[in-house]
Amino acid sequence: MKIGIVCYPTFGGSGVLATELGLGLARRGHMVHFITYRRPARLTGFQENVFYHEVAPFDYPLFEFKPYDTALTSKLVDVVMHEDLDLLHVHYAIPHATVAYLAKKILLRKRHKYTPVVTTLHGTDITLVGIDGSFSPVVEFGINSSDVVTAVSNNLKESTLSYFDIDKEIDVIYNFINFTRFKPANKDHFKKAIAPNGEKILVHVSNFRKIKRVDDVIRIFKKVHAKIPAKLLLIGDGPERPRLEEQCRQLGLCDDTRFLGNQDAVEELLAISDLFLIPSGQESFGLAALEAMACKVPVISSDIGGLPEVNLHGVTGYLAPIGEVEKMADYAIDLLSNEQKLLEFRENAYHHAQQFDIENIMPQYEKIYEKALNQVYQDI
Ligand code: GMT
Repeated sequence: MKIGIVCYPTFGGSGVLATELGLGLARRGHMVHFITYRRPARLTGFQENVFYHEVAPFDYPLFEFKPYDTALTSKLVDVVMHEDLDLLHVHYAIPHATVAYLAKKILLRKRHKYTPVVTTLHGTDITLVGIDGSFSPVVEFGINSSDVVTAVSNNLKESTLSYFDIDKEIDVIYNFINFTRFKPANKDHFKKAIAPNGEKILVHVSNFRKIKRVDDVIRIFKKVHAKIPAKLLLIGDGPERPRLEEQCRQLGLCDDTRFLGNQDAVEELLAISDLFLIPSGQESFGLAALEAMACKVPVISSDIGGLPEVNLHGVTGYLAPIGEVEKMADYAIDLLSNEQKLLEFRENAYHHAQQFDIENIMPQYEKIYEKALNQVYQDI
């Protein structure tokens, strides 16, 4: 198939997932065209049947905000026609679902063949951003006018159905992991450099937005640190970082906390870690937690959104209500001070992560594409 993938190119989960999916589909022989405003973070190196088309809105003094939606629509029309794409798979509803609908209509006016649109909902496009009045009618329209809609967890599907008036079936296809990249690995030399005296390594990966509650990560670490020799790795970057650095200074944790910024080889840091912390205020799935689990790292998380579908309480880690720092810290101390239990949880995390192997999930997307291509065109 010739597939157009539209996504955000940043380090956010939806862009990561879309890129890994495209690369995986290309390995299975599909022609994959990425269409976005910057080369996606994980789209590195050359792959024969992978293409990248950059959207660059024309600038003009009249525009305080360059009309990206219009430029993306025009690019979609151009790429679909000239590369003869079979379908468009858009990740994140805003604005991609509606833009794809508009491109589809323009292509029909140009008497081009019908181009089905598959929309994958990722989370904040529904739960945080999508429900805002400045977007919600358009999000609802975009979802209802897609040919096939998928959500990355059962919880996200339920939230979508409760927030919007949806007349489309929503298929749940879980996020996945590429085990050729994320796997347990012996990086002892690296571990020694970070934790020279055998300290336990706690890790957090995110885009440092308020919703991630990274301040809770630091508060949990403070409590663990008081009981167990430990180091904290904070991977990623975002608006909260200066405030978090200040929090570390005030709590006297600077010597044992490292802010590492965005990292390309996050799997190498996960491979030396003992525990992953993700106390988020919202998480439709928690791809970062799954990546940790694939590297045999158990997870302490909040019990919100899709996290209970990924992290199994008392098996692959522990869950606690949002903001219950004390409880999360107690779970962390319990696990880190019991080698046998930690080993057991590491194995459980790894085995549970295998259910989300890209090799199992990709065929589900291919089935969805068949479904979209067999869809009878209905104008709405
Ligand atoms: O979590 C973020 O801040 C990024 C966001 C995104 O859209 O890029 O992530 C969402 O999509 C990921 C991939 O499907 C999910 O794993 C995350 O749980 C979800 N984030 C939220 O729901 C807050």
